[in-house]
Amino acid sequence: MKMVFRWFGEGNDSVSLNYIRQIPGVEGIVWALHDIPAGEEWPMEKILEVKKQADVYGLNINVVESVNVHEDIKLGLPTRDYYIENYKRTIEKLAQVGVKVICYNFMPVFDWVRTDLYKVLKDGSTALFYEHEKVMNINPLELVKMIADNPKFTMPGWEPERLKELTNLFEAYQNVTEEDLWENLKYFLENIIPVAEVNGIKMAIHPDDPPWSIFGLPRIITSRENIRRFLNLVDSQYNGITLCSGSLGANPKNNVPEIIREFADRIPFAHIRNVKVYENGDFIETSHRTCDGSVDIFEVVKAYYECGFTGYVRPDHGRHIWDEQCRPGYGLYDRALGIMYLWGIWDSLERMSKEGRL
Ligand code: DNO
Repeated sequence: MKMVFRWFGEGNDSVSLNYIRQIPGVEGIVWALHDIPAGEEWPMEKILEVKKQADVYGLNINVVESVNVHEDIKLGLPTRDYYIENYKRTIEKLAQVGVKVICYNFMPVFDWVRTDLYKVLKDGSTALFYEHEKVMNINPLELVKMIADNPKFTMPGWEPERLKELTNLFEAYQNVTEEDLWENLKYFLENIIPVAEVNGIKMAIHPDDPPWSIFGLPRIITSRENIRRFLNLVDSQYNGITLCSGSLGANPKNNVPEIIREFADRIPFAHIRNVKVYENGDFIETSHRTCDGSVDIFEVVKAYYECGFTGYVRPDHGRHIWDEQCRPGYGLYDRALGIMYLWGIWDSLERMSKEGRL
């Protein structure tokens, strides 16, 4: 496995490239142009700027997360072709600077959803938390109104400046079913994957987080069956997944090690993190260690190891520990500890295998 680390860019991340290169075994950054709105073509000068910054520290820029998909593509609107063309141009430019994997997602309106970004754990650290009942009881349009009246009451993705857009988007999605979303995803892939193939870039869709429908919006990259269906939409090595153990692991029915074993040759990029799931459907992000959460991270790493995995891996969200001030989930300390845990498992497996003890 090739270890990489997410970096949000100069001035946009509390963790410096200099610190990142000091984490054992990290070869590159996972990056994006976060200030370019979804749907716009990425400017070459800005891409080259990131490359130059990473070069100084000997870090590669082989993995991009994410080139976001414009909502019109997910909605299947006639304007989608324009945004798909932009997407293709971005793929071509990224190939020119050596990018190998592009992560993206196909979740309507929201990316990951949590109800608390700083839930206090027993040890005094804080972590991202999802309260199932709270989310299920939300009527999105009522919530939009509530936030407008009381800007203090908010959740990630529901920023007051996004409210008008949110109202329009909820209306636009009102009649979009899961099957429609599958159709729109297929259309997107049929256009994008041939370009990715020619340019040697593996497209890697991120599972939905959480892996079920929320706020009445359809979500489809949620389970083993649906991943299988996704990979068959366009059966190419360049149409792959970002296997995120935490996103899929929020549903205890998803057996993550088994999913890895089934789709190993279509996983160019892995996100590894743990999550503790409660009986009522709530979940909290824990340390990466197996015994701290509900996902068997040892079995996850073992599955990759036994499949001869050579793709990219990054630790995923960490807790906020040692008073670190950082982006929610993206501090240095807990993610670096996570990396050492992953290496610990990987190196032990490798050693035992070499010595014929596995
Ligand atoms: C959360 C991440 C996601 C991920 C996107 C991929 O921290 O795992 O935001 O980057 O869903 O497009």
